[in-house]
Amino acid sequence: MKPRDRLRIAMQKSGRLTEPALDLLNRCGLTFRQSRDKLFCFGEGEPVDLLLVRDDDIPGLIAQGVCDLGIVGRNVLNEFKGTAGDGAATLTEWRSLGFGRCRLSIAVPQDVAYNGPNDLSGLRIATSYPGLLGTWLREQGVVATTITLAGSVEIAPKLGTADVICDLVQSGGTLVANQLRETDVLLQSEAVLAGPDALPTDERGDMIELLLKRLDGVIQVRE
Ligand code: PRT
Ligand code: ZN
Repeated sequence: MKPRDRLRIAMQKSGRLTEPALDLLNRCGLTFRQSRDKLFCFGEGEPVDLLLVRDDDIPGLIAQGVCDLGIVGRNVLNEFKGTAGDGAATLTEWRSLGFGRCRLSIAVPQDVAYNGPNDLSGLRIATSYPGLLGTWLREQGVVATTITLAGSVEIAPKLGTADVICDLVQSGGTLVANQLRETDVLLQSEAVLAGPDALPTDERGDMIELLLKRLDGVIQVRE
């Protein structure tokens, strides 16, 4: 891949993290000219551009070196690290950003008794996070069947396609609406600034250090 002299940050194109991520970058003094197709945003002052993509693509874009940094949920980053093989292991959280907070939890039908992870043995668990769920089940010494779904995980028990679920929870409203109750938290998540373990040794590394300094200032003011 050709070396780049501008820093490239991947962030979610359209979703929960989009506005707060842009707001944070603006507070760090970065402004962008929106290109018409909205995939690529050219940075106006500093040599920093944005790539606007689906959140699930962000860790892969960093691992491949297409982007230098990304703003993504810890849930998505850790799922990628757990499932994507070699290059993924070198991705790291440079900062936690304090928005997009949620947790990845097991939830069971409200009318089912539950006394702990052992009760999941032999059950079918629907999730969009098979990697994180698999790791947790192994840690618990529980053998269960993982049903991987791209979305609408919360209705799987009602449809009879799974017994319990493992999904993101924020207010808990979705679980209640589907007669489910949260039992175990696998991961506390929030948006993070992700990047490779080792910073680039060229101007981009200097720019990342400057950005991290500004970020720390902005995050400190917020707290
Ligand atoms: O299109 P793209 O793939 O980019 O978007 P997406 O639909 O995959 O992601 P999006 O925008 O829904 O979420 C982006 C990130 O926001 C997630 O990866 C999390 O890191 C974070 N986040 C924070 C959440 C929630 N809160 C959240 N509540 N992501 C999803 N939810 C969903 C959850 O899946 C469940 O369906 O909201 C429901 C639960 O919410 P409560 O409040 O009812 O508990
Ligand atoms: Zn997504």
